[in-house]
Amino acid sequence: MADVVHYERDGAVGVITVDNPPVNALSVEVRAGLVDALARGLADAGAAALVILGAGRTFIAGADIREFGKPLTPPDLNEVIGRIEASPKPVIAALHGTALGGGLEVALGCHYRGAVVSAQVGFPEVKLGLLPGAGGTQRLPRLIGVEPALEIIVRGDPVPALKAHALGIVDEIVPGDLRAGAVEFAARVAAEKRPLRKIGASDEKLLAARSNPAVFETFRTGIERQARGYLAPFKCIEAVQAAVTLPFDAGLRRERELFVECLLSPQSRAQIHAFFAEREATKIPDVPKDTPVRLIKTAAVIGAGTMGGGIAMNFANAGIPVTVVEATAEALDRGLAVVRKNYAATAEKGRLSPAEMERRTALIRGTLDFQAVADADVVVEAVFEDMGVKKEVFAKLDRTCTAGAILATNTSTLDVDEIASATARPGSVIGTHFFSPANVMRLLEIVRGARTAKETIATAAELARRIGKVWVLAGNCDGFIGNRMLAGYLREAEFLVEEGATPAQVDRVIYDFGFPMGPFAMSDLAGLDVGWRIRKGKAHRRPKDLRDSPVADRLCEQGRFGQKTGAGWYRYEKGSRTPIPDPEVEALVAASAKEQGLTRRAVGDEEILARCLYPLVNEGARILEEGIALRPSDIDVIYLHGYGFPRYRGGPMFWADTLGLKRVYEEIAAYHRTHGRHWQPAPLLRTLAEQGQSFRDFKGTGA
Ligand code: T1G
Repeated sequence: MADVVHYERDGAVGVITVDNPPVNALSVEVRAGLVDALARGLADAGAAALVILGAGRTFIAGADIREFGKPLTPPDLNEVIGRIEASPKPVIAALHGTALGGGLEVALGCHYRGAVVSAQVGFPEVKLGLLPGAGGTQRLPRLIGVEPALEIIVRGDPVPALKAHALGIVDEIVPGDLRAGAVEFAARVAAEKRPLRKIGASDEKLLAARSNPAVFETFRTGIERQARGYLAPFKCIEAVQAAVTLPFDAGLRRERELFVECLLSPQSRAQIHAFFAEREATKIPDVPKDTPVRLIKTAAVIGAGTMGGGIAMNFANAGIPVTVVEATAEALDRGLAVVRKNYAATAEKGRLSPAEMERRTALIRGTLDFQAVADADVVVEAVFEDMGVKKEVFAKLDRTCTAGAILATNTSTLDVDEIASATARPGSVIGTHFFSPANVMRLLEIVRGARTAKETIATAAELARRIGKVWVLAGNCDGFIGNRMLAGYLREAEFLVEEGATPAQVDRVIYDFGFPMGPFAMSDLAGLDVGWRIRKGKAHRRPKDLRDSPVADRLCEQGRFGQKTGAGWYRYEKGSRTPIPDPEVEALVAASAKEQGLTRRAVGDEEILARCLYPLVNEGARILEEGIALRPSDIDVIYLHGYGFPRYRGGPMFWADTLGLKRVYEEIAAYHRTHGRHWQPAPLLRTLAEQGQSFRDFKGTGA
């Protein structure tokens, strides 16, 4: 067994240290090591008490997720925790970093818990489609009460040490050195002969819920919207309910049944895939982790429109001073007013203190003077989506900024190489495609041009991490990854409506699949004019011979841009965002269908789902073949974080794998026969299907 748990005596206290980098996950070696070290501590006559702590940057951060799906090798975590709780000597957990999942469960098996103020505890299992499976759902409610326990278990968010202390999860906040403080605390517990608190043995905190079982229904109703379609949150509630209705041991057994139900669900596999995919996306084969990065102390944004203002907020939120340049005072004032309104809205929700709001607002400096960006370490251009305008801005930036400055474009579709060609520093030019609203959406597509230097990519990646973005590297093509795939999704949705479906039917099918909204509601929210301008733009590079439905353009020609004009694919009552089907749109669609010589028909939900989502998969396969995306899971990360693809389905490529690529390929090939060139199957999809493989077998060709 690897030596991942150590035991040594420190005065009258036995110290058990888990040393399993990077996060002290509870691998089988750690579980066995804990059993051995505990036995040594109990046999050590000189040890009056024991401390368990983690080496490195954190306490135990949970079970080893990589072990899931493999046969469970004893000792089971419940057994390890049961031994700790049954110890005749006091056992103290010393927490730093993140005591999460099984880590917090181990800590709850201890008799007392000490933590440094920077520590966090939590049960993130629900975000993996699971639930705490080693007593967490049975012990936490017994320690802090049912309602606070439900909040922690069902939402899965980390709890800072001070709040954990206030709740009673942490007994002492340890100032200074954790190990010394924990050893002192343990010695004190022993000297004072404090009781060996076995959480599992006490029901006192359950009595309120036992006499008011409605608390569970109330909680269930409270999460219904946010947890729509997910399994685990509701299984978490069932497990906590078992703590109230069953004796402890029976509750543990019920928890295990519910845990296994979640573990075996496709939803958990999808969410564990997403967890690792987000981390895999930060690995760029030809830009290693030790690539030098430039120090970013100050930033600038050109353009204070919706995107520019949101981008500026990202820098201010990370404490990076940012200068925002606009061409006119009116545009600048309008843009900065939107920024202030956004901050005020967050503060009103209690998610930002007034002082913090002032601090962040003060970091954003507006100006009409282009020279103000001269010393910025990074400049993000967020001007009008027009190649000529962008090249003019980049030429000016090239003349104005210091030699080391990075020049980033927020273009959502235009050619990054052509933009770079307007400068003498193509190595320092990169695409940073923020998603709107930029101060809310976590996704960032980092687009490498043909001549973008590795240092520029590494610096952009580090900056993305600093501003809290989930970033994915994309090659340079029309629409990069996300929007390029979206084109087929929107095109087919519009064809389906021409052929006989209604916008509301298509939206319902996509909503029921798990998206927050369907294509037509999304288009009305984003604004139909965005796509309209791109289609009309000189620089867009979509193949000319692929017909699109003319309906969206006709809506725009009538000024129906969506919510912003009170009508688009739907109509909207004044002040309302609720989409209302509009007979005018039906008539427009019918006219377009007539022009195409189409006989409208009833369209089934299954066909709608396939024809909207398969284009994502097919284009995703092309994007992989061309090396625009490094790996299929990168594409999944983009759709999970940028387009609302339901996390419990893992993303378009993972979802296609769950269907089986043979079936997906055959259905796409059939649509190709009936609907023409749009449906040409991607060669990679055909190859994988014919070889009986999945996207997860594809090792990429490098972006
Ligand atoms: N198991 C295996 N590997 C893990 C891991 C885990 N629990 N947590 C992290 N890693 C890997 C990760 O893939 C990455 O690998 C490296 O560690 C650094 O992670 C029985 C059933 C702890 C907050 O869900 O939230 O306990 O990419 O980049 O940003 O009831 O990792 O370097 O090869 O994320 O500093 C519950 C998951 C498990 C916690 C640190 N626990 N981890 O964040 O580093 S289920 C979790 C995190 C469970 C019990 C149940 C974060 C972190 P690589 P990182 P970080």
